[in-house]
Amino acid sequence: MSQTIEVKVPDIGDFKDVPVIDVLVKPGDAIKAEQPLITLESDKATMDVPSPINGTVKEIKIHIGDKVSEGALVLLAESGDAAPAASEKAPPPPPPAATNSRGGVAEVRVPDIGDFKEVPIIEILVKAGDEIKAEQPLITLESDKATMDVPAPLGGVVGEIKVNVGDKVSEGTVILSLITGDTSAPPPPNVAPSTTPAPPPAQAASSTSAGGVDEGAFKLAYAGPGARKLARELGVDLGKVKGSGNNGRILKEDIEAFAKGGGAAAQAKAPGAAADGAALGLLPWPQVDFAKFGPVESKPLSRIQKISGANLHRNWVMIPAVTYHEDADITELEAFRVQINKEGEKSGGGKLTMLAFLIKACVRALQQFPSFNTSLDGENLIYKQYFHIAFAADTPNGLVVPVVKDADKKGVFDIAAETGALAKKAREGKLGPADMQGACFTISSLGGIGGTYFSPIINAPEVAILGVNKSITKPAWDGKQFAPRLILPMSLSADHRVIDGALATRFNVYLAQLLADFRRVLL
Ligand code: CAO
Repeated sequence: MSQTIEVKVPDIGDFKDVPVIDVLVKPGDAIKAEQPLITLESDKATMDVPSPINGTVKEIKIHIGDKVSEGALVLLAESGDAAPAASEKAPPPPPPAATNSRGGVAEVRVPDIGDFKEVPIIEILVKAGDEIKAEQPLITLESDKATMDVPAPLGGVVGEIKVNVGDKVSEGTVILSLITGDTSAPPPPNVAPSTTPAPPPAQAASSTSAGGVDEGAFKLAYAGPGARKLARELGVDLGKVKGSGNNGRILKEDIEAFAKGGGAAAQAKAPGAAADGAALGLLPWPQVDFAKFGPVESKPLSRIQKISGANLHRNWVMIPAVTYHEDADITELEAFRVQINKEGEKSGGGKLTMLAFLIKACVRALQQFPSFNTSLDGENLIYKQYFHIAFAADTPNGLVVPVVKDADKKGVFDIAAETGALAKKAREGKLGPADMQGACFTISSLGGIGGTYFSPIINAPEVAILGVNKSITKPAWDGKQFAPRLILPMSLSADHRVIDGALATRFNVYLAQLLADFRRVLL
């Protein structure tokens, strides 16, 4: 006869008030004995609470985020067979994965290091693939008071190193993943076993499944069983997903975002990250202890630098770009701009900037050369019938790229006012995502600073970007004599998959003609 069973958190060793990070079943689910019901995660270990019975879930009694200890009520279940004890209380369930003695992929964390916090790593003593023994030093930390080695809590093969020299770590920070053999003792405190059985060491070098999933990386990924199941269902390569959970744990939302494609850009590793070169079959990034050569100070990259760095890195690597240079004679245009601004000063009107004229001229050039207003989409080219122009803005926190929407429908005064407002917002760190989306083409103006020419990086999925530097008066031969002309140096980078050199040069020549005689913009 079936009966209602209270399933409680079993003996979880010294752990208390451990947060629930995943609930793996819902009311009505048929469950089997040993099936994981919830996942708990302390700063030292991740563990599943398994079902003690075969049966059906009636009611869940906890939520994600609740903190539980031994004896906490997890759920009510209807037993499907007479096997469990016929008391109201559930029989003691088997121990959770944290004390499971199977071998597996374990995460080695910084152990209790006393009162030290945020201690810099000065050396990494092992590398991926190394076979290591228990007690072997893994990394060296150096605070202002002491130097200490973190030893391996058990033997195995090093999977992925999760830290870099210079990182600051505290108790609980994940150092590396370790593929352990068949261990007979419970894991020590700084090892969090994953719920996945270990691949034999030979598989530590990743294999790729028929579905294109890197199985080694999938096993090493820091994710619970529910997330793993979802990743399998969606065909997501878990090794490529960046976790947004506690200590980088991969959550179901991360997998869903990745599957939708939204995660892909954000997954790119920060510059200098250990796996960068390996992913491209290149040498690892040099690990240099700069402090050996003189005093140094380590400062974290800003949030903008991390995001833009990852995007620029992808664009630099993935776009076969060529940069074409051209000089535009802006003598008359600059004289016109100065004259209008003088008149404006008297009448209280707005100020015209060279950037605003450039945006207007680029719109006209995009209309004349529509393949510059496109994006690659597999084997198709998407031609845009709108003209949203982005411009690079230098801010104290790094480079951002706000967008002037529908620049074809706006006058030069309006564009100047809008770029001014967007640049101010950028410097104040107040740009929202909508301010930076939808661009067709980008202008990077270093004209207020100086320089002659440079090679701007295309802002994917756009196919071209125009860079300009400081205009300078140069002697130009007019057929009879040298005359002083104000020359604007232009550098156009174009994606060679879409735009060949002849077309790029025609675009540049046309743009220079527009700037030399702005009346042409109206033609
Ligand atoms: N040649 C000569 N002088 C120029 C010029 C040019 N091409 N462009 C601008 N100037 C002058 C302006 O006329 C202005 O002088 P006045 O104050 O006398 O009028 C002065 O330089 C300052 O201009 P500005 O750069 O502050 O303003 P802007 O409208 O030209 O540019 C913005 C705005 C947001 C593009 C700019 O502030 C900026 O951030 N530029 C850097 C972009 C960047 O970092 N690009 C690199 C990206 S890749 O790493």
